[in-house]
Amino acid sequence: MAIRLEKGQRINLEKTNGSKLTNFCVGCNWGAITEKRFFGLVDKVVDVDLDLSCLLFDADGKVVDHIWSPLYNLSKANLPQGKLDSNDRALHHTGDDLTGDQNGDDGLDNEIITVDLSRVNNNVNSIVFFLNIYNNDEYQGDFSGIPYASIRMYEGTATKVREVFAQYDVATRTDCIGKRALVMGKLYRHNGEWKFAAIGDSFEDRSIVFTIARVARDYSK
Ligand SMILES: [Ca+2]
Ligand SMILES: [Ca+2]
Repeated sequence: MAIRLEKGQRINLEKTNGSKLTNFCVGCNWGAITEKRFFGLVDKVVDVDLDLSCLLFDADGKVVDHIWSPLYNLSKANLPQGKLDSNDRALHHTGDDLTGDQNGDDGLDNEIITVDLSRVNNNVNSIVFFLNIYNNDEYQGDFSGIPYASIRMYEGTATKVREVFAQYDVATRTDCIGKRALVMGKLYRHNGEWKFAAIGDSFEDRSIVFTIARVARDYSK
């Protein structure tokens, strides 16, 4: 049974059979919006672009690495170019999905960061995952306007979900109404073992720049 994550919850990465979760996916599944137009006769699909990202910190809370979409050029904010791999290659992002599911829920995650904890560089002490709604002309709404959006940790691949370890629903949460960014949670080392803390804090951030700054400032330790 997958854990339904609640805000503030801390969990061990231990599976029901006692083994440790080491290779897994952190993924987000969401759908485009279908609007009825012309008295319900015509369906208009509104693309929704969510972006899954993460920041990696050392034990002092200093940012040592990042993953966000390479389509972001944030040089004006003095932020590095987006990239899909962590420097140690322990984490890999499957790529920026700009639309969401077009034909209803396909049960697969649209953006995934694969994690191999055994390869994470020794100087990385925590990894904070966050989600933004990309601000474009297509969709200017908040999480509650999206038909479904959930984040989960699971074992498997981008195209095959073997076992879901933990899940967090975004679109149905009342505290995500009016919000466009979510600090999902963090993996962190504690006494030599990796653990996960569900954060679940949502914000109105209209740009990922605000969320990156926020995560670097408030969630580094
Ligand atoms: Ca995206
Ligand atoms: Ca999907």
